[in-house]
Amino acid sequence: MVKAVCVLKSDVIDGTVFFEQSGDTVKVTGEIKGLTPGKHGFHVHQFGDNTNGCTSAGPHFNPTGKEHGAPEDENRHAGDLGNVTAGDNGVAPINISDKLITLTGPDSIIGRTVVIHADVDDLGKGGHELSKTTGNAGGRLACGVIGITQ
Ligand SMILES: [Cu+2]
Ligand SMILES: [Zn+2]
Repeated sequence: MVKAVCVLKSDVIDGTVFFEQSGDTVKVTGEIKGLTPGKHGFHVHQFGDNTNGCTSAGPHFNPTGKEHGAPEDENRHAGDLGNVTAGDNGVAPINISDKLITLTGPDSIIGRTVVIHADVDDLGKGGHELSKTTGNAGGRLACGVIGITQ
C-alpha cells in the first residue's frame, strides 16, 4: 500500500489531506478548515512548485490531454477531484475514492500540488470561458505539495 499526505496552509486555511492507494483506487480523506461555507474546487495541479505561491503549481494535472470535467466524467483531467463542501463552521470533510489519480508510476501525483479554490468548480458545465480548463473555480486559497508518508 502506498500512502501520501498534503498539508494546506494559509493565513486562514488549515488542511490535511491523506492519500491511500490499494489496487487502482486512491482514497482521499481528511479535512480543510477556515473556508467560507459551501462548495470549493479541489484539484491536483501539475507542479510541486510553490515558489510564487500556489500560482507556480501550474494548471490541473492532465497527463492524458483531456478537458476539465467532473470526477465521474470520462473526459476529465486526472487532477479533477471536484468540490469539497464546507459547513457553517467552515470545515470541509474530505472523503473521495478515485481511480484516475495514482500514487505510483510516471503519472503519480506525488510531488504535485493540491489546491483548494475560493469558488465552486462548475465541473466543466458552467458555460464560462474557463469552464473547460479550470471549472471557473476562482482564486487559489491555499495549496500544498503531496509527499510520501509511512
Ligand atoms: Cu485547482
Ligand atoms: Zn481540471
